[in-house]
Amino acid sequence: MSNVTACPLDCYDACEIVYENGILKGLKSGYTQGFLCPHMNHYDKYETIQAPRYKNREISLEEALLKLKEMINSCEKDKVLHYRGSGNFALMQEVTDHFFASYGATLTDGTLCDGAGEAGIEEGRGSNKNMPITEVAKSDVVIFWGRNPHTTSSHILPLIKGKTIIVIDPIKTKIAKMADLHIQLKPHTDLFLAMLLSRFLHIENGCNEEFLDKYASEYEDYYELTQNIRIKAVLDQIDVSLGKLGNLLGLVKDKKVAIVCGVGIQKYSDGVDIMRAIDAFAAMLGLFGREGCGVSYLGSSRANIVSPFNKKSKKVSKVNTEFSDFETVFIQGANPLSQMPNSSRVKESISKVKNIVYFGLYENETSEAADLVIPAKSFLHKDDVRTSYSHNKISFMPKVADSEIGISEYDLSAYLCREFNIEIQNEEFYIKHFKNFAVQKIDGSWYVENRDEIPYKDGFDTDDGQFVFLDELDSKVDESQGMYLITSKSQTSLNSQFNRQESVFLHSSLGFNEGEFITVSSISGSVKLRVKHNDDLRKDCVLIYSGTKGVNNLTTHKHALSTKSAIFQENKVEISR
Ligand SMILES: Nc1nc2c(c(=O)[nH]1)N[C@H]1C(S)=C(S)[C@@H](COP(=O)(O)OP(=O)(O)OC[C@H]3O[C@@H](n4cnc5c(=O)[nH]c(N)nc54)[C@H](O)[C@@H]3O)O[C@H]1N2
Ligand SMILES: Nc1nc2c(c(=O)[nH]1)N[C@H]1C(S)=C(S)[C@@H](COP(=O)(O)OP(=O)(O)OC[C@H]3O[C@@H](n4cnc5c(=O)[nH]c(N)nc54)[C@H](O)[C@@H]3O)O[C@H]1N2
Ligand code: SF4
Ligand SMILES: [Mo]
Repeated sequence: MSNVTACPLDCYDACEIVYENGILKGLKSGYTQGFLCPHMNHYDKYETIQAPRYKNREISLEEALLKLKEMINSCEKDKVLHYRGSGNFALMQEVTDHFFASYGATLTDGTLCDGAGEAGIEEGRGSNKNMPITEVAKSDVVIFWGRNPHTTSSHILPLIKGKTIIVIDPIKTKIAKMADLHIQLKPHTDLFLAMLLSRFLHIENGCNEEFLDKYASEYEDYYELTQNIRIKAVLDQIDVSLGKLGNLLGLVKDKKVAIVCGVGIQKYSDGVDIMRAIDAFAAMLGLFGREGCGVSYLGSSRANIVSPFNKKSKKVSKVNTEFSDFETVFIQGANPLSQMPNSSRVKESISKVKNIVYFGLYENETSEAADLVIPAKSFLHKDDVRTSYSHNKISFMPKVADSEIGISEYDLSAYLCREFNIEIQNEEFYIKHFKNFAVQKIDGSWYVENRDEIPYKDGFDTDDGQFVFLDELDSKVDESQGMYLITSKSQTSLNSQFNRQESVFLHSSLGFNEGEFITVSSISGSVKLRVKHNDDLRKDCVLIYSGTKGVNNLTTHKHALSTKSAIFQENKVEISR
């Protein structure tokens, strides 16, 4: 048995792991550089579900599979919903799609994660080809724009030592404290900052005109659009000084610049336009198609990999799923009762479902609500392959240990396919299929075939190869009543897996005491949480981490404009004793 595998979690880094006698260590070579994060360092300490159960009574795996078959059989095919989350990011998770799609059930589309940003990138460039972290390593200047690398992507840190660091974030994060420049702007104002940066770059003759003439020829029209912004008034509104704008431009001019964006910028209804304005600033600087330059966001981890699974089916959005339209709902690798927006709506809708099945590793709100619970095998106990949304490596994940507990996604799908007369290949066939997309490079590592290290060298993937700038300014600075909700990722949990936070974080000057309970409310609902102080926050912000119980009582299930992506920071909030 090989003892090298990879972390399956939904994370930029996709670390490679050496498994020895129950101990997980980071592979010394490659991006992993010998270290893992708290989740993997303590992986065996988190209690997993040990046995299947039906209506709170423990049953055998055979009984559980029979029950599942019965539940699927008990209603019309179009009353069966398959809802799959991102608890495990490896490629074999999708084998269940194959069964459910072939059977005639409904699957989901849309995203709770990065969809608005991705749509913005696609509108501008015609595709979302990501700048991999190997290229970030070659830059002079790194701008962390709505990304918190110490928490969510720590393996980028060794690669950026000695570089000029700029951070654009309403929170004084750890990277902001180390940065050469931190712009602690008001949340939800990045579109204006990005447009003003483009405008001043143009005024100061800092644009890369050679690049623009060739690949983004509408830039003068875009410059004109930026002139609709009233400089003084908007800078006051977004809480950024003219001096800081100048400082930023001074640091990036004529340098190799990587803009490393996270999901923080796009959790809003106009998230698509926000990302597009940031991309436009990158275009004005001529950052595309050049070594050590570009925008590193969340690429598609599936880019250049053709799925072997049938996925053709009716689909409903993951963001506002009407569970009550279905009679049997199969939930895999997800905790929708915590992680979907507008929890009270989700609760109400899911409570009307006759058969709720939860297929996962850990107990949580969704396993509690389920009629049938089936434990999954962990990544250590099944074969898989994974790719990353931040670099181009492909990692093989052979089974490294045996376990009697649970069932793999493949075995569950193979059982259902057998019972319902649906064709399915053997497991090795699929693993081999995925491995066929891997090529070995001189460093000895395997990479996804044909992914560009430096994308857009010959222009963009739009119809005419030109970058498409925003041509209208639809947004206004949100000056509605209330405080900004920031709901970003916690160091101690991976969304709702592992150690979930239980507090609301506020600036100490707001007059609430550490330890007291307060009510945070929005138009969607409210949550009562214990206060912790954090003076790295702005005074107009309330921070509640992803995975905190009840945080999504506050959020809206509306989609971002023009794409099916969730918008967790759209609702303003009030706080009271
Ligand atoms: N430890 C840990 N790691 C994780 C995860 C986890 O839960 N825990 N989750 C994984 C997943 S699913 C994802 S998608 C990634 C996401 O990882 P990141 O992209 O880093 O996402 P967030 O932590 O949501 O937000 C990043 C930063 O955006 C800032 N921000 C919030 N609002 C705004 C704004 O309006 N403007 C600007 N400029 N900044 C803003 C926040 O203060 C925060 O510092 O992380 C992955 N890695
Ligand atoms: N307030 C707020 N809400 C958010 C976010 C936010 O920042 N703030 N972030 C959003 C984002 S970016 C994301 S990606 C989503 C994530 O939301 P979800 O996809 O629901 O992710 P998790 O909460 O991590 O739950 C994953 C589940 O997968 C199960 N699991 C783990 N490994 C396996 C496996 O190998 N097989 C099976 N069958 N199950 C497994 C675990 O039991 C766990 O319960 O949350 C979104 N919700
Ligand atoms: S940093 Fe990310 S990929 Fe690496 S071990 Fe932690 S969760 Fe897994
Ligand atoms: Mo995510």
